[in-house]
This record gives sequence, structure tokens and C-alpha cells, in this order.
Amino acid sequence: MAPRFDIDLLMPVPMMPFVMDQLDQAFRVHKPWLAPDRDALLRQVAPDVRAIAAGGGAVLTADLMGRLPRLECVSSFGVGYDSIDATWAGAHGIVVTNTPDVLTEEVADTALALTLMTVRRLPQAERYLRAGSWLDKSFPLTPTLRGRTAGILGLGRIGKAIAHRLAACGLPVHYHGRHRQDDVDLPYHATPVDLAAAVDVLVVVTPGGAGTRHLVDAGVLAALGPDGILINIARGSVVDETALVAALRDGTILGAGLDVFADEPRVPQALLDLDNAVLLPHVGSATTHTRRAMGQLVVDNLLAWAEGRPVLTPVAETPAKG
Ligand code: 8YV
Repeated sequence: MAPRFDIDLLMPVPMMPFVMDQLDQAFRVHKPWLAPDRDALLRQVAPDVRAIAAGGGAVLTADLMGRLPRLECVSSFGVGYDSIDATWAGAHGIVVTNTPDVLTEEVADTALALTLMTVRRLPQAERYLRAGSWLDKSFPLTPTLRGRTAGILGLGRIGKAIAHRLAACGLPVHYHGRHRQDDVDLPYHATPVDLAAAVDVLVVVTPGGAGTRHLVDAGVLAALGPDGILINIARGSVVDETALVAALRDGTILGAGLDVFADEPRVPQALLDLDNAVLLPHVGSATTHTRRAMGQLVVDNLLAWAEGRPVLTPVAETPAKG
């Protein structure tokens, strides 16, 4: 059956089957990974492509988008869109959409879980049981969340949902962001170092990209201190990984819980070797429920644009109209 719209759509990487099915019904979808020669296919469809469905992490540079003269809409899977040059897109009248809100609570749940796993050494305890060591003696006592103060680096929607959970656990919560938020009744710190110095659990929830690269550096880790726990569920690029490995190794901080890494899915051996790091394979939003909601929002944004309605969730850098 012919697709509903006479529109060519590029899907650079495979997406969830129910997303692909809906897009196949609506658009002429070009799937470079199925082509014998990926670059040849891209060259062939470039003059006609008007929309892109960007699966997780698809890199869309100005150079790539610049080769698609009719491009109007990029619908991206995920709340973070640091792999897309949205500023360039905005300047060229191309609307970019992401998938905010539908993943907020899921990612906040993961952040809380990762915080507890890291502080209470729960993965290590589970490995201990499986290794049969409990038969010999009890698992060693661990650090605690009791008496700690948390800091949120980047108090957006997800940061607020995490703050809410940590407050429910009894922790005072402070924050740093580019601006103090007048309607937020939490202590604000003007710099990441000031925040780190005031807290002993630091949760990184900023967007990725050039503006936040290595925001958490050796100085921030030193300020967090020897009882400090770093949690990162944002982007690996926000933390200087080399400085983090050094800080974990030499006791500058106590531990780290990481869901994101500088060069995913490759995780440095130096981190894998550390017993005081809890490492997750970027699962912040990775439930069937939430990934379905994100996938549907990718589709719904594209359908809105194709029907000439305003897209549902445009990013700040690009025009809101479809
Ligand atoms: C996804 C994410 O893992 O939304 C984001 O920004 O990092 C995650 O929810 C990713 O976008 C898709 O792989």
C-alpha cells in the first residue's frame, strides 16, 4: 500500500518495530542500514528527504543536514539531543523535536536506584552472595544515605523529579544550574564547585554537548571530597572520565554510579577494574513502557508536521511550527 503522505523520510538507524511500522504506513522511509551501499543510498535520496526519524544517538551534523536541501523536520528519540546540531537546524528553519516528559519519572527512578546501589554497595553485595561468600561471613558494613546532603547539577524536569525522590529519602537537596530558579525553594550554588563542596551526593542531570563538557572536572571531584558519591545519568561528556578514574582510585571521592560514559558502549577498563564504581549500560529510560511512549512521541511529532499542525515537542533552538 502506498504511504499516506508523499514525503521521503530518512531513518539513519533502526528504530523500534512499532515505530517503523507506523512510519512505513505514513512515509516513504529510507533505511540506509539495509542498502548494500549506504553512502550511495544517501546520495540518491538526499535531494528528496524532507524529514528524519533519528533513533537513539543518531549523529546529525550540520554537514549531513546541509546535504538535504529539502529537510524540514527532525524527530529525535530521547530527551537529550546533543548528537544533533539543533542550533544549525534552527538557523535553517528546520524543526527538531525530542521526547521530554514521557521519560522523566523513569529516569528519576533509575537515578534513585543507582544512588542507593552505589552508596549501599548493593551490586557488590549481590555478587558476594552469588560467589558463595556469605557462607563464610557477612557482607561488610557499607556507607549510608543517612545524614547525607544531595546536590543536583542541572535542575530541569528530570533533576526536579530526582530532587523530589531524594527529599523523600530524608536528604536536604541543593542545586546548581545556569540560573537560580525563583520558584524553587532549594539552596542554590553559583558554580559546580560550590555545589560539590556543600553536598556529599552529587547527581549530574545536565544536558550534554559543548556547553557542559567536563563540567565535572578534577576540581569539582576534589570539592565533593572523600565521603562523596558522584552519580551520572546525563551524558558521559559532562564528566572528565580520566579525572574521575583518578579520583576513585586515590580516594578523592568515595564512589561513583554511572549510567553514561564518554564513548558508549565502550567503557574504559580502568573503570571496569574499580570496585567503588557501579556501572550501568545507559538504561535510564530503558523500560518497555517508557520506550514505547518515547517511540510514539517520535511518530506523533512527524505526523503533526506532515499534517501541517504544530509539532508537539520542539526543542528550544528550533521553530515551534510544523
Ligand atoms: C536514551 C537518553 O537512552 O533520552 C535520552 O536522552 O539518553 C535515553 O533516554 C537514548 O536517547 C536512546 O538511546
